[in-house]
Amino acid sequence: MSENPTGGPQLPQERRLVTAIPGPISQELQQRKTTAVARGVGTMLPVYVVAAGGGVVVDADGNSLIDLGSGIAVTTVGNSAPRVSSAVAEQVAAFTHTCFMITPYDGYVEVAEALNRITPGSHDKRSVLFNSGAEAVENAVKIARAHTKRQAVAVFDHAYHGRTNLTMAMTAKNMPYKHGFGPFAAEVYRAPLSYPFRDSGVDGAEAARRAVDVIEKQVGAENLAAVVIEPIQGEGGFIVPAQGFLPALAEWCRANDVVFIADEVQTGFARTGELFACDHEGVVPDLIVTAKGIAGGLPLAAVTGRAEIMDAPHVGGLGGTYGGNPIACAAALAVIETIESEGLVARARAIGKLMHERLTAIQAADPRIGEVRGRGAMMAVELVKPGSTEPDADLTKALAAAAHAQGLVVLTCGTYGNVLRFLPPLSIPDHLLTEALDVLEQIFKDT
Ligand code: PLZ
Repeated sequence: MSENPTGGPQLPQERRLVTAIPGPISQELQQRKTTAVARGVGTMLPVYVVAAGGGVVVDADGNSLIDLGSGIAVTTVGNSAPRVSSAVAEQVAAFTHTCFMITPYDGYVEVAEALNRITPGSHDKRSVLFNSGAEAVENAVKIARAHTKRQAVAVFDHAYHGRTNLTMAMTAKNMPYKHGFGPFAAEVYRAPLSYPFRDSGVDGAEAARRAVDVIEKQVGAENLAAVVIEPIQGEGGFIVPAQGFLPALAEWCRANDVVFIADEVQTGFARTGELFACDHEGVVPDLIVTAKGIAGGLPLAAVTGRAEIMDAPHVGGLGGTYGGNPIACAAALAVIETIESEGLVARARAIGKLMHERLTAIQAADPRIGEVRGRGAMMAVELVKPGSTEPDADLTKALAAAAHAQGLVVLTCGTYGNVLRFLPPLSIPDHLLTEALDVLEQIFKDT
């Protein structure tokens, strides 16, 4: 088939629409969903998937859509990437679960060793594995509290850290994540972010001073266990902070014995054109939280960090029945091998260059695109009323709906719901990416 070495099932790498989107079979399944699945779980683009790989998602009606979402930045190496599929099959045949806390296995240790090797910084590290991003963020906070013997946690405007009780408190946006679900966990404080499009003129150092000022005056460094930040915000709007912001925050944390935690759940594993987004500015976090892209779609998450911090909790203080499940660990090792042997960090950069060039050209002809931003295969456009920074969520919805109807899996995000984001799998062939951008260009003209 394809120019696509990371494979997936041998699916034709094409956009093919044979019914309206969603088609009749998907519509029928969606009807069943309504009566069987709790309403709280939304479905953004209800085409029911039967296969996916390379750069396409194939639905039950036979439509083949171009994947610009990767299941929210998860299938970075591709869906059913060959190494992942065979590693998983082999592990399933050997054993599926023993619980690492009861009778351990080497896959868990190997994943920990790999994470200790590839995450930023060459210091002595330890890792611990969990099932989801939110669970890992919670545990990073537990570890920081155990180490510092302090309780407060600082997070940022527009942050997204998950849907569990503590991570809801850490997440900024009320609707849909928090509304009606309080009371929320205590000792979580919010600081202003660097958001270049919306604070023009404020450079990274100044934005960091602004955040530190809030933290020092409203919390007090001596009460603060951790600063938790996404190096590029995901759900909050693909906000890349001004250069110097992250290094200055990390520096302040070091000077005040505050644990600096990078939430790289969405940005990790080659997504941004570096293995981790912190690498773009040489920032070395004390703890790094990973999930999503770590295991090609199997549920796995991790906290990795300085040995002396990671080892603060007592024996038995960390764990969980499924954390570091052997199948997920086998997948993770195959993902890391795929990234390294197929040069996927460079591939993410090439994808980013192509997307940025094309989106910037679309922007030049369309004043509703306030900004094109992102890094690597994590790119977005922020949509506004022309000549202003006033968010245009309705336009964003209309563009996303048009893209879906044309067979593109695109996602939206942003505190104001006005960001269209692109997260293609790194296994997408160039011709599909180019076609997706052609379609987008036309959609911007027509909408
Ligand atoms: N931290 C930075 O992006 C998950 C959530 C989608 P889980 N983002 C997608 C939704 O509507 O639930 C995320 C993230 C960052 C933490 C998380 C949480 O990861 O694996 O979803 O728990």
